[in-house]
Amino acid sequence: MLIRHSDLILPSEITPPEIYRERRRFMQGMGALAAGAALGAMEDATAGAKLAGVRASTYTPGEDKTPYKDVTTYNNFYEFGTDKSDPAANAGSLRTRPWTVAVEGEVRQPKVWDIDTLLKLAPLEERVYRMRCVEGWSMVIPWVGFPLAEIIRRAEPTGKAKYVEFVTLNDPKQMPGQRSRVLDWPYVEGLRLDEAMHPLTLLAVGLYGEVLPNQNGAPIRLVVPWKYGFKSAKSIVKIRFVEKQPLTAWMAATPEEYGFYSNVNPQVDHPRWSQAKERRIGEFFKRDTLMFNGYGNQVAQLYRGMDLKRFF
Ligand SMILES: Nc1nc2c(c(=O)[nH]1)N[C@H]1C(S)=C(S)[C@@H](COP(=O)(O)O)O[C@H]1N2
Ligand SMILES: [Mo]
Repeated sequence: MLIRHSDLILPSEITPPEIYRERRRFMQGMGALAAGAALGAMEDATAGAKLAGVRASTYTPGEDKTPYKDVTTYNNFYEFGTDKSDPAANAGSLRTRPWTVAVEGEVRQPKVWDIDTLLKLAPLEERVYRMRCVEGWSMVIPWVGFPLAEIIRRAEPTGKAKYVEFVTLNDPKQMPGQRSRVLDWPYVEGLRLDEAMHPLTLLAVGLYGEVLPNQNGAPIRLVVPWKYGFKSAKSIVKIRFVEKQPLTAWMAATPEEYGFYSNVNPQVDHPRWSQAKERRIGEFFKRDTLMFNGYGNQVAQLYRGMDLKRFF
């Protein structure tokens, strides 16, 4: 594992000042209401509320973080529309409490987790990850979360569990984009069990030290930094352990364009464009895309002996 320890900064120190100012104004408004108890509850769930007890990052690529504004306003989340600005504009209709995540299938300990119990399952830590969309843009995002392995371990997968399926909420009333059939809802993604168990694989509940904004997949979403962004399913309600490779939403839509593995790979072009380069949001010139998005030291052994052109 190649992990740098050069960036031990508390999330509070990197929150952009305009966010702090905005939050202070918000808190002052709340104070005027003298709603102390309500505030306590709000702090748990509201997008932008500070997450308590977050461990500083020991994972960082040592690259500039993409500004909060870009991370939260330039998104793909087709449940809220297909334009990059749609999720930030429309995701306000998503209710993130109450929220449960069902862990089921080939496990000895199936369980329906309440989101607030899940938040206390394991220490929250910051992980600064490179993220790369299949469309050719990338960001560096300080996620807050815990390894997916923490849930998997407690679920005790049976010998039949070979893959893990992730299912996003399916509710067109809250997710207006689901009224159009751009994908076969619900959004489904999947990982091989060993990919899911990998220490880099994160369940994120926040970014920039704060509760996840809805458009980034609140209240809980997957983050798999060596794969194209679409593998990182948002607003997850179900984690299912299965024997057979799951049919993901993108494979069902266009199987010749999106395979199950979807590892970031500059040598395997998308049928309609090259994957050799990417544009880091905020930069003008394109940069070379790195094999496994730069996480090869950690993950290449998962694919030893596999033809990655065939298993794209
Ligand atoms: N449920 C769901 N999850 C999703 C998507 C989506 O449309 N629906 N889009 C994916 C794609 S294509 C990308 S690039 C990332 C982008 O969001 P982020 O910047 O918040 O990670 O979310 C992924 N997760
Ligand atoms: Mo993407």
